Amino acid sequence: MKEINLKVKGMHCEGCENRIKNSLSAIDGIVEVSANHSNGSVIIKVNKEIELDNIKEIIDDLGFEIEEN
Ligand SMILES: [Cu+2]
Repeated sequence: MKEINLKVKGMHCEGCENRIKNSLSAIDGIVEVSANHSNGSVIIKVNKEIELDNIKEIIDDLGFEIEEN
């Protein structure tokens, strides 16, 4: 299982965390999502190759922003 670690800007509460978790969990291949609004960390566990652009688009559509590192 592969892990994708992202930093996401704009999460302010558990509701924001849940919006990200619910939307990403719906994607085939994503088996687990954890999000932490206090440090902006989003950790995604996948069991197959996922296009990072898809993930970025979903997070973007929700109104959050991925910090590029
Ligand atoms: Cu919120």
